[in-house]
Amino acid sequence: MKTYFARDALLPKGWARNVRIAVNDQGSLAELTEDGEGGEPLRGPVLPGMANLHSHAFQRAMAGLTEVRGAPDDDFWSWRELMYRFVQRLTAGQAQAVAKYLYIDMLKHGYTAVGEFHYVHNGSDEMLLRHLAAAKESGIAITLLPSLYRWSNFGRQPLQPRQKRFDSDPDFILKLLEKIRAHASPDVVAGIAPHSLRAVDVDSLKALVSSLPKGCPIHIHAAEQTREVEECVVTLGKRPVEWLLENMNVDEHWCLVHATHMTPGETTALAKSGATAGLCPTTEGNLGDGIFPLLAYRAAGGRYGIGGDSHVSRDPAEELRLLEYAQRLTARRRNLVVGERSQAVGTTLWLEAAAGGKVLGRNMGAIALGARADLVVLDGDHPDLAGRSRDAIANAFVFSGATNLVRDVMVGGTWAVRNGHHAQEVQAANAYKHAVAELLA
Ligand code: NGQ
Ligand code: ZN
Repeated sequence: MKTYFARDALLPKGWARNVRIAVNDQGSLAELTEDGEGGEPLRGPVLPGMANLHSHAFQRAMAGLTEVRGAPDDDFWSWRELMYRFVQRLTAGQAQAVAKYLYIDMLKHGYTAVGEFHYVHNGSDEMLLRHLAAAKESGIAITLLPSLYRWSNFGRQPLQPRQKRFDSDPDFILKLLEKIRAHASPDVVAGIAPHSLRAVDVDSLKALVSSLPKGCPIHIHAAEQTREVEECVVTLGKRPVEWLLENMNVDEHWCLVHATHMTPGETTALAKSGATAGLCPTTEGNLGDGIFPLLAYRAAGGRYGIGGDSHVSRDPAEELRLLEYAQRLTARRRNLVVGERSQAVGTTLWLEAAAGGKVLGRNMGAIALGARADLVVLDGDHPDLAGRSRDAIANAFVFSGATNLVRDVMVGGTWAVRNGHHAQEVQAANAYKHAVAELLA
């Protein structure tokens, strides 16, 4: 048992002062005493660790490479062609180097767990296990989500040559699931990811989901693009979110990634299902997806979390800021994501998105008794936090721009980042540079 002391701590009910925090040998929070004393002082305000619900790690190495007009009507689909071209060349060693560097960067910005939505199978388990190795070396908790990817589009259209590396069927995915479960620990969780209703057929989806162990996380891309919604209506007779809610037992184990294009009815129904919406604001902006109806969804009690997806950002504060800004730009009002617990946007966004981490299949996302000891300690000496207390701390964190205010990060009771640094950051950056230079050569 180890005991810490935080002058300011973000608990589920809001900010508290002088909190004594005990972490047991299993890496869980075993004691929380407000107005307490004693314990090793934390060097700044402490918040719950953030989950990165949605990652395609290899896309980190593409950041900035697709920001050149290549066609008069560049869009999500033309970006996808470039991404396919990029992934053709990726070796297992490069994938591991990219993922490790990425996961370390995420940790340094306050992410303590990642959902790796993995579809670059190349017909074996090697790529998947490379991501597991990268996570273990970095110290981030991982939920590995091997992705079922069978078709190039609705109506069982065969994979295009460039999609062959993703080819998979339910049996293969179940084998991968067993592989991951052999490594299961508090830091390693196994889930599955039917890629999208475009890439799976109804029979395979149902066969896979019905063979899962109880409580297994299920992540799926849904309704990111309007063309996808239209084609879904033509082939399945329903919109993607509508179809999923009517045909699958969508519950709290499901994460619908993006869910951008929903009718008001779908928005309310998804909120009531208990599923989590996996929102990826910087990638959705980068790809021109559209804007998630967050206000209506929250009003109906919907759960959500954030994902880095293509990793044009590795910073949860940036994701949350953009999430709120997209709503402001639409509504032409300010301070929209607030709730009963706080009228401060930064506090509300951090608490709600962190709580969304449960859809990675672990008890995380809150500084609460029994939860994982995933802690983000801000730099209490930083000028951006001068004179700030309680809600003003979280608001400075989320709304001060590009400064990283994170100082120390604990994952399941173990420090992964200390004083802004990770023990392997230099080695990982060098390996990443080498891998990218090879990839782009
Ligand atoms: C992905 N990314 O799986 O990496 C996708 C592109 C697709 C996003 N949807 C591929 N943001 O959706 O077909
Ligand atoms: Zn994705």
